[in-house]
Amino acid sequence: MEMTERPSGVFPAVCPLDCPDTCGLLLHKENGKIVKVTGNPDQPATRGAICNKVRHMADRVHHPERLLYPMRRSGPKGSGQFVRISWDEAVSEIAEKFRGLSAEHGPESILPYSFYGNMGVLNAEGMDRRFFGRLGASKLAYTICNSAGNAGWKYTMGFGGGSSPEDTLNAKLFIVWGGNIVSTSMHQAVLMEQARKNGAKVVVIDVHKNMTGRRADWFIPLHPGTDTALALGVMHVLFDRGLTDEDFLRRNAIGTEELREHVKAYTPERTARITGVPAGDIVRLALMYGETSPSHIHIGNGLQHHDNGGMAVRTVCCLPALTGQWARGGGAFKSNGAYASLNDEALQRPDLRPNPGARTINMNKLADALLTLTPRIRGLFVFGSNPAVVAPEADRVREGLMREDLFTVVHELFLTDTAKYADIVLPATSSFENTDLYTSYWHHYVQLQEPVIGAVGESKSNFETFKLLAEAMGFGEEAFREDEESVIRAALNNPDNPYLNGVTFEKLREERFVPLDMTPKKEYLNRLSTPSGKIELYSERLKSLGLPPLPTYLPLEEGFDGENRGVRNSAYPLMFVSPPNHNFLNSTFANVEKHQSLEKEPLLQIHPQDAEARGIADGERVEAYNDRGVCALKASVTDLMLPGTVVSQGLWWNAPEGREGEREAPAGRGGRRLANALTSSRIADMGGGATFFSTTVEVRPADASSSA
Ligand SMILES: Nc1nc2c(c(=O)[nH]1)N[C@H]1C(S)=C(S)[C@@H](COP(=O)(O)OP(=O)(O)OC[C@H]3O[C@@H](n4cnc5c(=O)[nH]c(N)nc54)[C@H](O)[C@@H]3O)O[C@H]1N2
Ligand SMILES: Nc1nc2c(c(=O)[nH]1)N[C@H]1C(S)=C(S)[C@@H](COP(=O)(O)OP(=O)(O)OC[C@H]3O[C@@H](n4cnc5c(=O)[nH]c(N)nc54)[C@H](O)[C@@H]3O)O[C@H]1N2
Ligand code: SF4
Ligand SMILES: [Mo]
Repeated sequence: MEMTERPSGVFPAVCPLDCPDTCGLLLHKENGKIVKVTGNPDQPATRGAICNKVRHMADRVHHPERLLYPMRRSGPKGSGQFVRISWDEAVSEIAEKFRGLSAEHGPESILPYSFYGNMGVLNAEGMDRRFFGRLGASKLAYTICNSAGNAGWKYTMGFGGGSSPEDTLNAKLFIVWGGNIVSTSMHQAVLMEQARKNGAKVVVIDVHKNMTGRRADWFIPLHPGTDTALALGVMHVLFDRGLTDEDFLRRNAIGTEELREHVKAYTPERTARITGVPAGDIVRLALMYGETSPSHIHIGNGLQHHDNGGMAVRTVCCLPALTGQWARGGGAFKSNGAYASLNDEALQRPDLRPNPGARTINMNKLADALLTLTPRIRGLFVFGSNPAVVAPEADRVREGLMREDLFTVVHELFLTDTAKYADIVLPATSSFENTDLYTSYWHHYVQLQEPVIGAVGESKSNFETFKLLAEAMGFGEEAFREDEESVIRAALNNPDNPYLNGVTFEKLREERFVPLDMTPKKEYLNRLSTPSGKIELYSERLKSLGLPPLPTYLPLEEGFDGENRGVRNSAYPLMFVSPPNHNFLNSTFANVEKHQSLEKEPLLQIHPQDAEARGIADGERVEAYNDRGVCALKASVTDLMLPGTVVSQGLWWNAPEGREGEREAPAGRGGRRLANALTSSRIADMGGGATFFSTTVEVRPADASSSA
């Protein structure tokens, strides 16, 4: 009997969230409803432990505000007024509109906008890619998360995989660089603690003492966007003191001599001026790194959400090469996604596209795409993402979504801030109602999800929805009639990826989690896919792109370092950093009471010196603002950062959804709590990445705004 047909029991599942850990779950079901979510103790990497967010996932899946049926807008755009319609009506209306737009303006007038609200490959990057490809729609560049850093890693290391989780257990020095793993990758934090029990020192390098920093043996605060300089300063000392592994470098790297010369300019004193890290600490860090083996560097997402983010990751990931860590049981991690890379051609079927040269739109540029791009975007289909909250330049994104001549469809579980702007809203199933395949960008297990509960209301999966739309559009290809099992089989069959050896649908069905075959990793250093086949300390490719071929510190376009402090943006002298919080997953859960009450309200951490200079007291209502917008917050006066940096964690919706007695905050000044009202859509140096944290603001007490 299918799991959906059994009213009660405990069933295996996979966490669908955009989190490296990709936990094995157990869903406890009573009378057809999930009542409890626990960790699956049999999952070898996550071993039964899950985070607080997902322990309350039943509240989200069975939330009273889940969308239950399709709706059509009945009030002004953005008003959130809708009337119920049938799936038949919705699908034929969308198809008719898309056909009309294609005929009149060409299919590139339609833009799909999605991200990994559900990491299942069929629903996140399967049938949708086939559909929009076949339609000939504009392509989306999926750049909002880690693409600058991943590009920086790949220019240096070639292959997009690093240390395995198990390797990190043996580290004697564990560096978390620009990440907050206690909140964002809790199983890696568990391994870090085990390494510490075995004698490791934990060092956290960050712009604020986040939850991970509070557990560090040594927390090193620095100015945002200056990591490249810090890493170069460390290299300076490593070369200077003879702490590099010259034998390893000769065999496995190119550009050592050029780099040795180049880093002479990054003396501890100069590096200290740029980064805000005292020269003595830079020397101490370098000695610690050069003399401790094995060592591990966990490279987070924080340092790469910057104008210079690709270079920052590239530079940090040169460090294990300099000390030969890759041959000593140590190394670094940025993402392990490449070990599990699937057969994308079979999954996404780019061959269905009639116009392979169609334009590509960087998702960080959504505001421009909707407001200034020509030829215009006239149809927008959003799913698995909440761009009104998560995309930069939020005010302009909303202005774009308000366009009367833009036809917007949003496929969602909730009436998010984005869905409120839709012309048609479609209800989406939760991942526990679907069949899907999950890989992890941290551990080495592939997992299968099969439906545990029936679809809530009239909701449909992305997979199913795009099949329906394809049918309505008259796309006759077999690719739109395939079922989930057949697509999973095709995706797993990737002759280019030896790590997938032995991972089959049958095995997944039987065992739920199947390990990758990690034997090829023994050849890691011999299999690097850089042009030279070696670790590229010097990169000809970067040079040909007009970037410095050697790791080089370039100051932020918007921001400051200790050398240039105050030169740029004198009206906005504070750097504003808005990383994830502990209890939301990006903007997911921001509408669920339990998670809201755990996070209470959006805070602005501000240093006592900066608070005093502005007459701001702890607990006071403040506004952070710049030319792009304003964000209302509550001041938390704290010295967790260096002076000059303010931090606000968490991506909050504009206002709590539909809560009794609460109105949506007005779209004008004040009352808004979108961090992204402040952030810029500039593109990072590499990979088309986002630059969320290269943002400057000024802060004032909230009551000052009425006179401003
Ligand atoms: N609880 C929770 N978990 C999550 C998420 C969530 O929203 N909530 N989001 C998920 C997603 S999509 C991702 S991509 C990952 C991200 O998780 P992580 O890789 O941990 O990265 P972030 O949390 O974005 O940022 C980490 C840290 O970078 C710091 N930082 C900012 N600028 C700089 C800088 O210039 N230099 C340095 N050294 N540090 C800097 C921030 O202060 C922050 O503490 O987490 C995933 N897991
Ligand atoms: N200021 C600032 N902005 C940031 C970041 C930051 O640190 N600071 N982090 C950035 C990063 S790293 C990322 S990854 C992005 C994340 O941005 P998003 O990918 O937009 O993440 P979420 O906000 O979680 O929104 C996911 C949405 O997908 C919906 N969803 C879930 N499952 C399904 C499904 O199966 N089908 C459909 N149709 N919908 C589904 C959820 O209900 C949710 O509303 O945000 C970025 N934005
Ligand atoms: S969000 Fe991450 S840590 Fe939490 S259950 Fe999901 S995969 Fe595990
Ligand atoms: Mo992300």
